[in-house]
Amino acid sequence: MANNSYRTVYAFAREMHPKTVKTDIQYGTAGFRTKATNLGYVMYRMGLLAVLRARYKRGVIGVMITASHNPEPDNGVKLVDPKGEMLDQSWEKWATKFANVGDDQLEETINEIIKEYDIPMTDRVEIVVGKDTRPSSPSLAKSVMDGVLALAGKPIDYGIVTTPQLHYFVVCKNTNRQYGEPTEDGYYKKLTGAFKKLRGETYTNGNYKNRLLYDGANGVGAKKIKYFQELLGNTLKIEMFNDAIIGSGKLNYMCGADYVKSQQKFPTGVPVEPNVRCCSVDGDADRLIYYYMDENNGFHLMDGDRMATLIAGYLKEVLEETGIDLNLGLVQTAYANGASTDYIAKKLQVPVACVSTGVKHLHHKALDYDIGVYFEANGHGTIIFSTNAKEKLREAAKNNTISDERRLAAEALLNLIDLINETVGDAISDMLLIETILHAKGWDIQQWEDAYTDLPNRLMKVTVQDRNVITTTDAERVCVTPEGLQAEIDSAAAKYKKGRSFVRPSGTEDVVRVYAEAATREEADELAVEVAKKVHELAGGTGNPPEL
Ligand code: G16
Repeated sequence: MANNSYRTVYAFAREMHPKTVKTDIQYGTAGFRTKATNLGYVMYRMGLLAVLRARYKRGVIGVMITASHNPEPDNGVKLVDPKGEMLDQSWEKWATKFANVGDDQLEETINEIIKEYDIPMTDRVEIVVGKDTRPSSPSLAKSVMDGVLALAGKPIDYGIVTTPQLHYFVVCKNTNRQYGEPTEDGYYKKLTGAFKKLRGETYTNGNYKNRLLYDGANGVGAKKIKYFQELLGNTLKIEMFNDAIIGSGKLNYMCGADYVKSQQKFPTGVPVEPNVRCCSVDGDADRLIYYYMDENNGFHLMDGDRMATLIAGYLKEVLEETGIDLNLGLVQTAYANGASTDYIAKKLQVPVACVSTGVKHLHHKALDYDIGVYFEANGHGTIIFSTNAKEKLREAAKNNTISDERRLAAEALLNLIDLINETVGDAISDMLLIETILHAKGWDIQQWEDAYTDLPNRLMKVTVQDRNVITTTDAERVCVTPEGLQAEIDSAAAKYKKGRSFVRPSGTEDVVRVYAEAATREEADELAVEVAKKVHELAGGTGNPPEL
């Protein structure tokens, strides 16, 4: 099939989507991400690549235009594989090549990939395209669709949707609708239907109140929650804040999950009511963070680690009630608070694994378990159930020879599976799951917090000339280059009780990230600053040395 003529691809590229940037763009933690003005040609090329991938996999591929937690002028692209996972890592090198070759090399690159994978070029494959609320997204979506059409694929435009919605549509289509209806309506009905079944007739329980303050980050998460509100009625009273009009420049600005987690601050735009449960989603609604303000104006954060422990603990309890032997495991990254890892391993006695940042790594590792719970501390995560787990649960739910308790527990887990968006971390699905568990336990947010005490921690960003001078190993916990930096981190951390710190280049922003934790807030802050200054000194920092 190789050596076909794809001259129209070149013509389209030259005339409509010429490569405007000379420097190479890097495939990051979740695809390409940079200033929106530099992305037109990248999007066109991702449209081409999506068609090639879809023909190779003989399935539907998704393309999501979003820069998620980044500021409004940025944009980016996430590619979704047929099973709903992020683009397989073996194809990231092709994505990079497609993004960076000259316009006149596109035809040759297409022939190269066709030859390497023996891709049949006749199938009329579907590419589903979604976008977030950024003002740059519509024109970038058009570029993607031009790329799809240039290789005779069929673009299906889902308009403005959350990233997890797009993942859901891809899986629905690739499973012949077994996973659900590939429509927005189908998505809302699946999730809210399962939520209502789990909640039953009693909306409150013990200390649990069915009222939640919700920060939509002025993005797509604000737009879509309204459909949930309508369908949920009084089962859950979601009070929504931060729904600025598209193009206001307020997307993620001093609000949203990334701001709340990294600044450890209450977002603007949400009223402060002491001890009331609040949550924030990010710019494409794939991350979720819970928090509350106490009566002394003390801020309390319930991040991805807290959600992971609550969920894993609950699943373990219900699983025990079913009497079914399934292995449950939890996946974290180096950002996980040391106290959470201790709690999972020692108190919950659930096996815990640590992998590199990026849901693609966590998702992959979670597939090793029958029930794999994965969460990044930043609130990005979900739960995946193996086919074996689903089959055993279905059998138990129908089995009249076992006790009612066991059967009902199996039914509850099946309903939980419907509530969970297994394809990728989904802020709104995760929120409904957390609300379900708190309701089942009759807990308020303070009781959830009581499980363990977080070690104080601090995240910082350092700008350097080239963030790639930082390389790491051991799931990013050890810095390999620049030489000598790890020794400096070790000696700094050793000075503080329970001190731990690591550094890594971000894959979504042009910065180096620094994480530090220690026994007290002051020590965690001091350690973070000390390590950030070392990064600045040894890794070619720009601007002034970092301060808190
Ligand atoms: C993306 C990834 C996450 C990752 C985050 C930050 O999230 O999907 O897995 O944790 O970027 O990555 P980094 O530290 O490399 O910048 P999102 O929500 O921005 O798409």
